[in-house]
Amino acid sequence: MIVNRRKLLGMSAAGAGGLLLGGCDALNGSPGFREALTGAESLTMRTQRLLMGDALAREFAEAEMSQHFRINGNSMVADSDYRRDARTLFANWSLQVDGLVARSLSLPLDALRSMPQRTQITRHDCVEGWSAIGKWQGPQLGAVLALAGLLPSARYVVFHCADRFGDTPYYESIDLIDAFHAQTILAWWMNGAPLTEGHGAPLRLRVERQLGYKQAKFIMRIELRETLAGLYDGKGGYWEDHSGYQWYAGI
Ligand SMILES: Nc1nc2c(c(=O)[nH]1)N[C@H]1C(S)=C(S)[C@@H](COP(=O)(O)O)O[C@H]1N2
Ligand SMILES: [Mo]
Repeated sequence: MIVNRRKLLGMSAAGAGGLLLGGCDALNGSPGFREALTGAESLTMRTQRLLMGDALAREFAEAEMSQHFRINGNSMVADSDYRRDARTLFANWSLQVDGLVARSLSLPLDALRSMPQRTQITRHDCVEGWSAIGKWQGPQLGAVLALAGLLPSARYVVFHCADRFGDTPYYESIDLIDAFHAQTILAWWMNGAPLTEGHGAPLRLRVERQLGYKQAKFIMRIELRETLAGLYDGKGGYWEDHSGYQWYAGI
């Protein structure tokens, strides 16, 4: 279902908004959650969630897909394990899922490909001012997290990537509301083929209601955490820690 703004307002008038906000409050109620966001960022996040609830980001028709989808940030990975796995098209690679989970997982690409798949044509918006519409496919992140089973203390999903800026690997994080959103997928396929290295092979995040820098490429490990404190500089992502980009990058 594609929900436009008018439909959304109708839904909140009918009371759905209040219910959804209640759900958000329950998920976000951990001590320090609101304090972790700046005032303006917190307002953006709460406003979007009040208006959007669990509504979908806009999806597009095949004919609207961009002819060229720019590659941004790191386009290659130097790491030697990654280079070895790339040579066999990641046939021997596995995604690690660990941290605050009932069962740590090691999921080969075949396992991710044989789970129920979601395909979506969406617009990627980079904070630097360009956009591109592409078609993505992969299992929902929520289904992968359900396989692992979250412990009650789990609040954040962290993506550890294979590429580096200098000595520091790229990393990103989202909360459980976005993690369990229907369009949040672990994409291994784009525009009709497995991901190229430039677009994040073997696996990248699509979290469609947020900006480009949240769409972590080259994901090696997913870690469930209670807090972002203690993860590098504590702001939840490489650019959040290094350039002051907001953690909640709502579009
Ligand atoms: N691992 C990793 N993920 C990343 C980046 C990166 O440099 N490394 N760049 C981010 C930024 S700023 C954008 S706009 C998108 C670009 O994705 P694309 O190269 O598929 O267009 O990836 C995001 N995810
Ligand atoms: Mo970006």
